[in-house]
Formats: sequence, structure tokens, C-alpha cells
Amino acid sequence: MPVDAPGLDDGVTAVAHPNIALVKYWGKRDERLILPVTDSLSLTLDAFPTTTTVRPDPALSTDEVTLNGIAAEGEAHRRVTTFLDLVRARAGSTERAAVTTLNSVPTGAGLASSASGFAALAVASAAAYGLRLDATALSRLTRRGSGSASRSIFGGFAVWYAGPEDDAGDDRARDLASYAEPVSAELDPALVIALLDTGPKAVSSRAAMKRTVGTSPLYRPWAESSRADLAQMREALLRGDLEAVGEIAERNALGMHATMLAARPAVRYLSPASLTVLDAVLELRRAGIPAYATIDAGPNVKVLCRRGDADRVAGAVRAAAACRVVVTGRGPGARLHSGVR
Ligand code: 2P0
Repeated sequence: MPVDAPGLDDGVTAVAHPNIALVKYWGKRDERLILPVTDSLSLTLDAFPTTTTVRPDPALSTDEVTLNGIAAEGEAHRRVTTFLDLVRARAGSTERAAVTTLNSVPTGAGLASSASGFAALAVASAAAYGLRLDATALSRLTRRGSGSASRSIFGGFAVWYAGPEDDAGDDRARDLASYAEPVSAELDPALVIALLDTGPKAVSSRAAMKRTVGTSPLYRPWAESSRADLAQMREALLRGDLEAVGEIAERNALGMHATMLAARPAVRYLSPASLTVLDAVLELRRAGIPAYATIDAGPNVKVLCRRGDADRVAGAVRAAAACRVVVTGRGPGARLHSGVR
């Protein structure tokens, strides 16, 4: 081993990228196991990586979690500890850990920070505690931290299976049936991200999806239509049909926001600036540029287009909304960075 190679004393480091769903995950049927109501499908990005180091330490009496140099407290700390408890239980360890995370994406702004965050945490902690898991098992484990994170284990396009909705079986069988895997695609698009507001959202996506499932009369129809969207999306990806991929992604996302707007009380992540960008996207299409919008649990709009059109799309979005714009594309799956056992 070279003298400057990081040893296990320095912990295990992993890197993961966020993913943006083209067919959304919105709603759980089991909160504890994080089993979704519907399958979802996403593109892992080549921007905004999260780098996380996990260092088990017998001297610690509690997990020490640092996020961008600041000690995590409350819910953020609890979610990390709950996840590490799962890893420790499987590894037969009681050792607490120091966890250091550098997130290059704004946290809690609907920019998939929990996806890259929990994917990096899962890969680093599984290795740090000596669990040997294949990618499928890793995606299942990651799901328990944050549902969408299960998809960030894989690069490019990935599908996350909900498992059978009428599953009355034991927890182990239900857990096994919900995992992510790569999706074949003849498409390498750009995703232009309009950073309209990078502050944390008022309602967490976890709370918002729970309220939507529980109270929105539009939820079931959307979930039903999402099944057809997913099947058609897979075919469109295989054909490399950007227009079809974009149309399905846009309708699925706007439908998801409709379910939230109909929740009681309403959950509204869309802002006036979001609508301005939606208008700019329509204008681009009228001008013959295939560009399609998707929006997550926040006001920021992501625009799917051909790589060759990305600069023009970025310019149009910037001019319309006077915002920072980042051009992204397909990125890699979560991976170990150093300190591999
Ligand atoms: C998605 N989102 O498919 C959807 C679209 C936001 C809108 O997954 O409760 O942070 O940790 O499983 O994964 C955000 O929800 O929720 C999300 P939990 P998560 O990307």
C-alpha cells in the first residue's frame, strides 16, 4: 500500500450523484420499510455529487454527523442514525460512527439531495461495517434511508420497483421485492436545471407525500396513470425517442403536482418563476426545439432536451427567469472513493 493511501482509520468514503425522476415516486404504502405505491424511473446526473465518509469508532457513544462542516441535529441526525442502526444490525456491530458529508447540491430544495446523500451514506457505511452487498442489495438497503436514493446506486437511467401492492407477506419478502436496477436506453439527453430557489422547502417531501396519499382525491388516478407512463417510458427510452420521453416525463410530473394541489391542505411547491420556466419551455417547443419540463418537491424546473440544444435551452430559461442555470447529463452510479476494505 502506498504510504499516503488512506487507511481504515480515516474511514471509508463514497461518492454519489442525485437523480431526477422522469416517472415520479410520490407516495408510500409502507412508511417504515419505505415501500412506494408506484414504480418510478430516473436519470442519475453528472452534477452535484455528495461525498460521505463513515468512520466507525468504538470510543463514540453516539453517531457524530457533520453536514457541510456543521453538526447535524434533530431530524437530519435521527435519519442518519436510524439508517446506520440498520447497517449495524446486519453487520452485527454496535460501534457508533463519525459521518462527514459534503453536499454540493443545496439541501432540501427539491434538487434530490437526499438521493445522493443516502446513496453515498449507504455505500460508505456498508463498506465501513464490512457488509458485502451486490448492487441490487445495496439499492434495497439505500431505499430504507430515502426512497429515491435507491435509484442513485446506478448510473444513467434506473427503475425502482415498488413490489406487489397487495403484499400481505412478511417484511422480508416485501423488502426483497422493492429495489432499483439499470434501464436500457438509446438516449443520452441533457437536463437543464433552472435554480430558481435553493432555500429549504417549507414542507418536506416525506410529509407532503404522506398528506397527498392520505387526503388528495387525485392521488389514486395519478398513481394508476403512472403505471402506464412507466411502461411507455421504457419503450420510448429503448427507441431513443426524446419527444416521447419528454412528453411522458412532463405529464407525469405535472400530474404529481396536481395531486399535491388537491391535497387537504394543499401542498404547493410551484412558484411564479416555475410557471415562467414552463412557459419558456412551451415557447421552445413552438420554435421547434424539443424541450420538456419536470419539477420535483420544490420550485426548481429541470428541462430535458437534446445535448445539442442544451445551450439554446439554457439561454432561453435564463432569459425568461433571470436565474442560474446548470446544464447536466447522465452521470455515474454511487461508488467507493477510498478506504476500501
Ligand atoms: C422522485 N421525489 O421520484 C420524487 C419526485 C420528489 C418528487 O423522491 O421519504 O426524499 O426519503 O423516501 O426520496 C423525494 O422523496 O422521500 C422524491 P423519502 P424522498 O424523485
